[in-house]
Amino acid sequence: MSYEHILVTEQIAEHVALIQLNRPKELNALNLQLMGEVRDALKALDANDAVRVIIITGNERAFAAGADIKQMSGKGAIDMLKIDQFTTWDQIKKTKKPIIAAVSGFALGGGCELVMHCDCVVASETAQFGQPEIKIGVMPGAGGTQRLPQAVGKALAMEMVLTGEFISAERALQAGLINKIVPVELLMDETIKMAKSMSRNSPLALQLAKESVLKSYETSLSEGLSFERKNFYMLFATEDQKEGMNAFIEKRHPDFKGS
Ligand code: DAK
Repeated sequence: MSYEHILVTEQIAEHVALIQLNRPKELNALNLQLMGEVRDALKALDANDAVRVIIITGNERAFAAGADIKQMSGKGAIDMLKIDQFTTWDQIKKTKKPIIAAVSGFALGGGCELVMHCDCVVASETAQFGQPEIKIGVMPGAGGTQRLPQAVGKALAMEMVLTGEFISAERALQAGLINKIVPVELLMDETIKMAKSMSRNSPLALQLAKESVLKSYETSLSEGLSFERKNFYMLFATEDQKEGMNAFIEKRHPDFKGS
């Protein structure tokens, strides 16, 4: 597939794919075309057996400075309804493989929400996170008011959503929005290192484990535990479970096939 606003590398490392947002002049503002391309690329990589983990990144100045304000400014409520961006974002949310965001610079509005659609976040010291929609007369629309409090707690989420001010990588780490902070020049190396540490594991276990953790945000504890149990049992139907346990007993590295 060819894309205009993103760059896709299917094997940036073994079993690891990379999607790079690529509208640098606009600080990777997420216009509808770019978001459609991200959705299509994720769908294709999800279906590609050679890929086990996906990284999404931007550039040094910006991961993404939010939805494209110039594209949105003239729209009315019915235009927004008809455009139905939620279908695109919902599809992104359905990605089965782990996604790691590698963030440098601005991750704002929809950019911060895209980060929160990812499963882990590696940030450079220059990363800044924010939900500044309030400053342009609106509010977060792609899950920010729901996922941000889950990630950082009510107090900080309220502060970010109501003031529109950005937080530093350091504050984001303290609050639990991101996994780690690394020097800018090491951002991709460190993110790939984390991706490889995931991709060495069974792809089926990765998928079901991700699905189970995400379930915890949408259900009661007892339903979540029951969901977890079913996924746990299901993994005993895989060859990878036999391979993983035999490899441990035989003191060798497992060779997972995703079957
Ligand atoms: N949209 C369009 N263009 C943008 C942009 C954006 N979000 N952010 C930056 N740009 C453009 C600037 O207009 C400028 O373009 P030129 O003037 O050079 O043509 C260029 O990028 C460089 O930006 P600046 O000159 O402003 O650079 P500075 O370093 O001075 O400032 C900044 C950087 C990030 C602080 C500033 O650009 C800024 O405040 N940007 C806007 C941030 C923002 O308000 N983001 C939230 C947008 S609203 C939904 C899904 C998602 C959303 C809503 C609904 N559904 C599923 C329904 C999301 C909404 C949003 O994200």
